[in-house]
Amino acid sequence: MNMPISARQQFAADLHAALSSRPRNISPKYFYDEIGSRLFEQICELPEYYPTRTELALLQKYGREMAECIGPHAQLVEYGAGALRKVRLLLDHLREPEAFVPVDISGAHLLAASAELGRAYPGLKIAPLVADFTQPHDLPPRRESGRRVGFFPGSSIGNFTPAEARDFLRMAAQELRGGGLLIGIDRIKEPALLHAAYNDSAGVTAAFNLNLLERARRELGAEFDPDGFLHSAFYNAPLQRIEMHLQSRRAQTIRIGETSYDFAGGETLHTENSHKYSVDGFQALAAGCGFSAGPVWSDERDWFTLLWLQA
Ligand code: AVI
Repeated sequence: MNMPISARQQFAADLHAALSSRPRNISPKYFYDEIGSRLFEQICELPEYYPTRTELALLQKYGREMAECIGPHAQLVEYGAGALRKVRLLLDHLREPEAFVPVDISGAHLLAASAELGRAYPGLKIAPLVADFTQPHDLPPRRESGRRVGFFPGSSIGNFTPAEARDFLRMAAQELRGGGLLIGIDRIKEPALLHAAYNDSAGVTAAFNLNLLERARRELGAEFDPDGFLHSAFYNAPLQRIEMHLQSRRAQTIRIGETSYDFAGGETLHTENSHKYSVDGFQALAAGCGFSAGPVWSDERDWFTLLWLQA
């Protein structure tokens, strides 16, 4: 019988694969253990990290217009729901939503956040779905009179490769057909602003990045010198993305179980991409995946945009 693979086994398999390949890179999803999730929440509060507060301000200012696009009796699906803070700014304006369906792989967090939301919105039907939303999943059936609408805030789509972003948008266009998607994107901007957002002076983003190795030590017994790696984040202008890497300060070896991986001085493990978009560029990407462009809401500095896409 095939046993389901545990989260730890999956991390071990993906880390071994990453360390064996060249260039070495691993999915940013491994940042988010208990400690990493807490560090990410701290990042969202940092003075240099503008995306969270800019998006919240847009939801606050234009939530009513966004709710108009969503329409009455909608089944609202949030992809990758975290603390469920942002959706409140939509729920406050929605007319008789049929249900709210937050989808997240982290079951314990999802259920706790859903229960808290339920206390604040007692009349709302909340149907949390524990699933990896990038993989095929079954949403609850919707009423014939209502539409299904997706909500994907946080510019999390920026952490997908272009191919993954297309796969996600194609899947979403199918399951939201007849409704739409409200999605947040981080805009292309002055590289110095991007650099500061991913190299904060308090060192929280560095700790978030380095936690990946700490996690390997905690969960997999990886052996290495904790001071042997440094946080590196820079804007790759041709590819319009921030890249985060863990860079080896000198020649060294990481051991995991029986296997050793040699790093040369300066060599990196690439841990994250965070793609930045123009509104036109993103609308063109979405059009190729089955969406048509609708209203957009941006801050005065054009740092962050929420887009309505009709499915
Ligand atoms: C979750 N995601 C949109 C964040 C970003 O900005 O790409 C993750 C992050 N990485 C470093 N700082 C924040």
